[in-house]
Amino acid sequence: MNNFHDLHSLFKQHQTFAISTHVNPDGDAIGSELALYTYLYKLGKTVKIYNTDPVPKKYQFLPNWEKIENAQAAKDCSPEVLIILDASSLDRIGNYLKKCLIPINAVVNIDHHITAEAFGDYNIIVPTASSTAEIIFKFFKSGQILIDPNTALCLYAGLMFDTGCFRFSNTTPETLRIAADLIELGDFAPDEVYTEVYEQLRLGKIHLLGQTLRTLNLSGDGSIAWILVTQSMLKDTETTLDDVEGFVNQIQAIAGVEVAICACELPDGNTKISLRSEGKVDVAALAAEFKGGGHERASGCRINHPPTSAIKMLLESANQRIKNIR
Ligand SMILES: [Mn+2]
Repeated sequence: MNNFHDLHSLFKQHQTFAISTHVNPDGDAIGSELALYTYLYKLGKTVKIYNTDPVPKKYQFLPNWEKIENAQAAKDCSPEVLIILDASSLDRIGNYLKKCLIPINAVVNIDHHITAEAFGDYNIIVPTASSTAEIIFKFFKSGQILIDPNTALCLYAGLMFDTGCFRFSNTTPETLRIAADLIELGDFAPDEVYTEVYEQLRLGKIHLLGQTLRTLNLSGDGSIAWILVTQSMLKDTETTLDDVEGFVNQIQAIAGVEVAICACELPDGNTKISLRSEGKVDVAALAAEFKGGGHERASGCRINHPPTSAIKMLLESANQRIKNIR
């Protein structure tokens, strides 16, 4: 494991950088990318950001979001240093980027997932940090680097997203102190950031939520809840997989539920799974059984089966895990 000092010298010694993050990038992934981008750019470095999936609309208020390029643009890019943010394994950046984005000198891996693999030449893995944005903030502080208002906004968005607006168990006094610092350093109102990210919903998403909640099922003892989203529901409501974000939290809120599962049918017929835990069952371990990853209380995986059989497979393991805690 490396420290911030190693990273400061690495950045000083090189001139060309590429940054990437996991597929379906969230507020932490994008906020962290943009914060680091601005920092390196201001140092006079050549910096590129390549993501497999586009920036969701709700993050298109973040300064410089349009600098994020798609995977194809990385075709002839060979940076001296490749920085991977918020991805628990190199596979998470997507097949194409993994194949073509090969740095000349070093891979830097900065992450806070408990399942994080040390795949980099430099690894800064801090599972106690609320978010990758929190690690980046500390990295800046360690080098007495001035955080400009744009960067403060990007980091704040990362913290806010990964802590579920400062209500998940990863919210520590330190997280809140950093958030307070970022509000002071920035030029934004926290309620406006919330509105940008959570209150610009399209009507279709609410209709999709309605259809999805009709599929709600509970295990006999009420400890596991699951919902199902099919391709035909997405078509019917003119929504995409992005719109499913947050649904699993709705059913997690049911009294007595320990594990919540949201199963989404992918265009190829396979299933994308999101998992939430009330705290007793480690859903990072549950996801890892299916080659997924994440945090103890929030994780995900892809299962190469249709949703109904994917749920069956998950229920078996989830039931066993619930038995083990009783
Ligand atoms: Mn994160």
